[in-house]
Amino acid sequence: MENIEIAGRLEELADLLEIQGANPFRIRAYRNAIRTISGLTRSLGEMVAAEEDLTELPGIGKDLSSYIAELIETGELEILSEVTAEVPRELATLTRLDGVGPKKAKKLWKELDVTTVDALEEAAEAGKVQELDGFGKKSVEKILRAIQDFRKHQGRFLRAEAVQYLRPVLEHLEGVDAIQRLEVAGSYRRGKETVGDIDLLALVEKEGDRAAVMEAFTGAPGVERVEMAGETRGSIVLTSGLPVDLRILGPESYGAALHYFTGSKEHNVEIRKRGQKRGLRVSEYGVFRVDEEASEEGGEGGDPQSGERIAGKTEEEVFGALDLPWIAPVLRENRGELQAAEEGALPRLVELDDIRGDLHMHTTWSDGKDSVQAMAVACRERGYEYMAVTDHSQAVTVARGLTPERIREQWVEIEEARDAVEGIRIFRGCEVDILRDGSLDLPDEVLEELDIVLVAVHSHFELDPATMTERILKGITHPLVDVLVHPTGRLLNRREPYPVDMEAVLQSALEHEVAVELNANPRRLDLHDRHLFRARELGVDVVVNTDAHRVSQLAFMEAGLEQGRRGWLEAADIVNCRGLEDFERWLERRDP
Ligand code: DGT
Ligand code: CA
Ligand code: CA
Repeated sequence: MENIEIAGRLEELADLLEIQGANPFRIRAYRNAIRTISGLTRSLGEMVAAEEDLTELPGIGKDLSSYIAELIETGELEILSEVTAEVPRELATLTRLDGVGPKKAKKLWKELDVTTVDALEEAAEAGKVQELDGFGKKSVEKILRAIQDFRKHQGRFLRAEAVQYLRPVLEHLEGVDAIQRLEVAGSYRRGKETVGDIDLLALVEKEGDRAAVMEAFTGAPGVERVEMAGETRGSIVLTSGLPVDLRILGPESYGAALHYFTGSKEHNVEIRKRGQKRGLRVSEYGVFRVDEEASEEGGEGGDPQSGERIAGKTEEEVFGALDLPWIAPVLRENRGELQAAEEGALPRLVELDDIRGDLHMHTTWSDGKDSVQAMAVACRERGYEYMAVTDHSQAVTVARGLTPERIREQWVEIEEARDAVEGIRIFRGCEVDILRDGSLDLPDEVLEELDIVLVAVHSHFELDPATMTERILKGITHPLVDVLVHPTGRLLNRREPYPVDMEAVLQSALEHEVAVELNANPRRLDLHDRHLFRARELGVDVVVNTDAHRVSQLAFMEAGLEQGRRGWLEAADIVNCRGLEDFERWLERRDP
């Protein structure tokens, strides 16, 4: 069992215990442990196998250590079965809805006998929910919106989670000698932030080996059920619910299949059209010169492999047959990549090494878990030349946002960190809340003394699009603002973007020389790829930040860059790819 699944099971346990009314300290301890597990870089399974003492990990006591061992050894958790005998298990799903915590879930269950999302929707629409204590009309509206979001995302997996669910399957198949090449195609290979399923391709040269490969696939660790297992195609569903397809291919068509199953569908359509203009038929089997007679007889429904095969072994061959250079999978979304390829104008996509600093992170001064100094040391270890400490401002009370007084106190600590940690420039920043009316949450005299000012919306997501847009425009046109962070507020699979006219925001950002953030947190990845593409087209500055709330989250940067590449970003488009001096000039860009 992977760490992420262990964390998931413990989270379910904590949610259900909380609904049951267990001791809050115990629940808090579980939640701390879940965070520890989520941040681990090593596999708990390996640690247990090596008989390591898990109680040495922060936040993991005797109880939790034995639960983890039980999950790894049996795949089950007895205490969870005990709790679910009393509290309906579906209630844990209800608490995932924005606006429904364990307290509300319990009330819904006890007073309305509501335990599922469908039943909740029905009860809300029938007006029963708003009559309950603690649920006003507003909160019912919010719940109904959350249900819609939930439905929309059902069945899609965060990329970052899918990576972890998939890992044991890949490791297992990498040990199979009959497979010469193994690749993940589909939306996963295109770097999409969520994936519907996983499309695996295996190159198997000997036809006689196929059955054994299929058997290895269906026997992979973590398989919940086998949907099909044919000669060249199999489908499994993992215990996490993630569906995985495998296609077994020979060398002649491997590249063509890799291209086809990488998609996107829209890209494939354009490729096929381009082939047709050249008298070629492009398919998952290869690129074939259309045989006039055969196609007249058989039409489109004819033998997909008729005609002379002119490409198929590699993707380069397939693109080459269409007079194109190879196009990176992240660009294959039909956003003009064929034309750019033809003109030799494909972007030189940004890489991790291009990043010179991280400009958005939290510390123990607000809702972060590590000190300024610890963050600075970690940023330096990542090879950065600079960083900005950007805790929340006062309006964000749930995150213990800073008042002007506390910000000034923080500067003392930043000064100490500057002395203690050499080799990295630490900028004084703040993530300043854009209030409901568009004004900023800190007075100008504080903003003036900050090196960098980030602004963001953290409340009143319910505003109508025009009001929300006006609010954000007012926020970013304040003359001391540098970056608009997480511009749409989306939380993947949880909260839709708030309604905002992004074109207007980008135009205004351009005019006022404000940068927009690509937030690298795998749950946010906001700005989205198509907005990044637009920002680049307009020439709006982009900043890629992790918004780290602890040292380990500084590693989110790579996930952000994957999204950036989907938006065609080059290092030159990204402010924090500039060297220190150049970046400092950028900070002073509007000074008279
Ligand atoms: P997902 O799984 O929803 O995140 O998205 P994809 O892109 O991985 O889609 P999937 O798994 O349905 O199919 C994998 C690729 O196979 C897809 O990106 C393109 C190709 N493909 C599938 N169905 C069609 C189709 O009907 N026409 C074309 N041209 N390509 C297709
Ligand atoms: Ca897929
Ligand atoms: Ca698929």
